[in-house]
Amino acid sequence: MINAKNDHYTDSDIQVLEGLEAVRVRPGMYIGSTSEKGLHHLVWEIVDNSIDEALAGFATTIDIKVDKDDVVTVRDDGRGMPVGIHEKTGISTVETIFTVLHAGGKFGGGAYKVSGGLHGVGASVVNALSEWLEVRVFTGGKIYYVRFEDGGKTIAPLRVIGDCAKEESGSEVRFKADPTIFTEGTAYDYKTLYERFRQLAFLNKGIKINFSYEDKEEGLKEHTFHYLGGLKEYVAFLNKNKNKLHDDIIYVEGVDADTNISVEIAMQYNDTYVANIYSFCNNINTIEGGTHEEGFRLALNRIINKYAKDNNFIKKDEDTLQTDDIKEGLTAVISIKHPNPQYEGQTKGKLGNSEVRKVVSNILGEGLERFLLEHPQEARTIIDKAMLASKARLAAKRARESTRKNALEVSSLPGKLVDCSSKDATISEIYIVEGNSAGGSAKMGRDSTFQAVLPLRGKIINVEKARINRIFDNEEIRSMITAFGCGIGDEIDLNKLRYHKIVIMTDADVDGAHICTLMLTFLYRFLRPVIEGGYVYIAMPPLFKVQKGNAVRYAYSDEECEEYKKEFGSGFKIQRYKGLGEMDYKQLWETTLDPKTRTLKRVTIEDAIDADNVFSMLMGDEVEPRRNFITENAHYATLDI
Ligand code: 1YM
Repeated sequence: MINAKNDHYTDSDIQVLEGLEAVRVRPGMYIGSTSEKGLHHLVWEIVDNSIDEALAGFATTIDIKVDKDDVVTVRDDGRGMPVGIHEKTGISTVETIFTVLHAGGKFGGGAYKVSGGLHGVGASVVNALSEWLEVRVFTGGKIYYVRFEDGGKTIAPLRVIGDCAKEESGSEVRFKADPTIFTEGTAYDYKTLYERFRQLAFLNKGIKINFSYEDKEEGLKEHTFHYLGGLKEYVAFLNKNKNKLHDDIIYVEGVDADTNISVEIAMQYNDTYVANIYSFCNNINTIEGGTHEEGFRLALNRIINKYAKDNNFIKKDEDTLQTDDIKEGLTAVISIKHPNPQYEGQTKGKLGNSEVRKVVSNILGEGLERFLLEHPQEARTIIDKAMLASKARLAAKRARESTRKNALEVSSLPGKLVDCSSKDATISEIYIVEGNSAGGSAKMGRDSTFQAVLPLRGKIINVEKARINRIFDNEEIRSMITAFGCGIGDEIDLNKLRYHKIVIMTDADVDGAHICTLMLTFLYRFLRPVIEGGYVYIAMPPLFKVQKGNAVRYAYSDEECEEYKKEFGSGFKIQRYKGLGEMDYKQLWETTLDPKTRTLKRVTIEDAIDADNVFSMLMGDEVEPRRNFITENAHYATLDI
């Protein structure tokens, strides 16, 4: 970078270049990875700055555009980044923001950076990892412009390039990720962006996010996210396919004057037996929980028990309700904003600040108590549900104890499991196979040193509609739990997981998809850390075999099949596999088991949440969403529900 004033490199210029160069040498240190996840990080960084400006009360609308050349444009209607010369660097503040690396907190500004936290590495990192990046600032009737190329080198300093309306203000950043850094490609995933922007709009009520995406195949997609109800609307959305136990969503918000921590919580019970509690700090999903969740549980336990005792639902000397009982069927979102968050845990997804516990507990306690007093009928429904859960929990405990005893007395592994010889979990795999015939081929085709097979007989139990004690009665589920070896629910211990690849293998048809959904729902609800740890996969068996003489091709889609037909010209044979059972063991090895040739899809937590949603909707008692789903997915009409 050439200094604007004296045309030669200054010490600070060189420092700047070294800073951005360091980002390019070790991008993973700043954005986690250079895979698709790291790429999306660039967008989050820039959007976070706009969110901050909105949270500071200056911006109302954020426009985000992704075009078909993978160029991202983010614009807000805030104050505009400061265009004056920065005291320390001697260059414009805009340029400083994009060229000076700064650890953590917001550069220059006095206010703390609310968004980010886990990332929050700043705009300069985005610049360093971009092929080019442009900034426009609209302020005081002028449009200011600066462009950087080749990983953050300033082409020319900030200058005025035109006029805008006097009252207009805001910032715009456009960039193209550098393909030499993001070697897996610079294309953004529509769904990932869509879901994050929707989440940001839920978490920051009132902010309007306009999202437009030029899909390379499907053309322009546009969406506006704008939720005046914030978390209330988030919980309504999460519960939309469930039977709600009460109409009014419990909603609490407040700011603690001493610590400046703000707390927002929304919650609503449904008639399932599972808790769905999501927590956020500074807009980051804290998947490992932390002190805000602890404060939430403390208040929930304290207030519900107090109300239950005060109103003689439970006798004073009787066993108090446990938090797990009170959480049954609860959907809740906890969102706090903290000036100085500390994250811990394996994935830095756990909030550690100890003062948060009390702040959340006090704010929720007060709000929840008021809700119960003002809604006696809802209060009764909630407490009845918790009391039933308490009874079921005791029954489950007895069932579990007997299961455990049986497991010790009889052989500890399920009879249907065909285990592998390796005891090293890191190389061991277990194939969960639908149907006995496919199970037979898998047993014969596998490499028995590291591949185990567990055939399931038909469909596993619907975990949403069954209380926990019935789930433990189900043989298929028990087999899986014993085979995995790591326990379940709160007692899970990933160190004891016996296989680091759990592969779900079902037919490539509607029934297979249904069983896969059931499996994912079960794993999501009872073995979530196994999915989060990246241990769950879906096998992708081929749909066709195209053969000419000795040449054999397996096709995994209609398009691929067409390609092979073209390749062979004429005289080929096509076999369509309707099920895994139609493949002999050698074919199964070649296509689906052999690590050298198979395709496995790793299941993400988002896949599991999707499965869970589809599942709740298909199995729930609400007719309307189910009918809509079936009409929209007419080709699935044979689905047996
Ligand atoms: C499309 C991305 O970056 N908007 C944005 C950024 C800033 C401001 C306003 C801003 C902040 C402050 C004062 C302050 C930033 N400013 C800085 C720095 N949109 C986008 N909008 N004036 C304007 O925090 O005090 C960093 S980001 F460093 F100048 F404070």
